[in-house]
Amino acid sequence: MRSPLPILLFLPLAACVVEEVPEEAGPCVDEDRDMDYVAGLAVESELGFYSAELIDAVPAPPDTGENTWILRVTDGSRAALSADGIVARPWMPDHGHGTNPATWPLVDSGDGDTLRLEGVDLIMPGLWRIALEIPASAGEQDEVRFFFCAEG
Ligand SMILES: [Cu+2]
Repeated sequence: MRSPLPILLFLPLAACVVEEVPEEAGPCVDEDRDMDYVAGLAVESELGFYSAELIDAVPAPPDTGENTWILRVTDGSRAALSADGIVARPWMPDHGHGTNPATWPLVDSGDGDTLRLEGVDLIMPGLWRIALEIPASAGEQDEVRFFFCAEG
């Protein structure tokens, strides 16, 4: 006859495995409002006048500390905009604060096509909305919103 002892010994171990907490828990584990970063991520503007393509980001994906992005912003006829007057405004929607300075100017990369956002300092982990504010002088006032969760 078989002894039930091995089964009894196994039960506490099974319970322990089920309740195990993931080791890499962080501010972004349960975040579902953020975008999955890929090089070339394209986002339409809020009013639909423009599209912005995030060609490259350092670090990738975006994180706390200094972030540098290469972007292409295009209008409805797919013509690339110059950086003139476009700023990035980072904001933490859950905390009600942005960065210091509040806005970061885009600059032309020099290739006539792409724009550069240099050293944007995301000061803490969590969800960030990074809005590219396009002025009326570009044709229409509109903004493109990127959402990324900084792991820290
Ligand atoms: Cu915050």
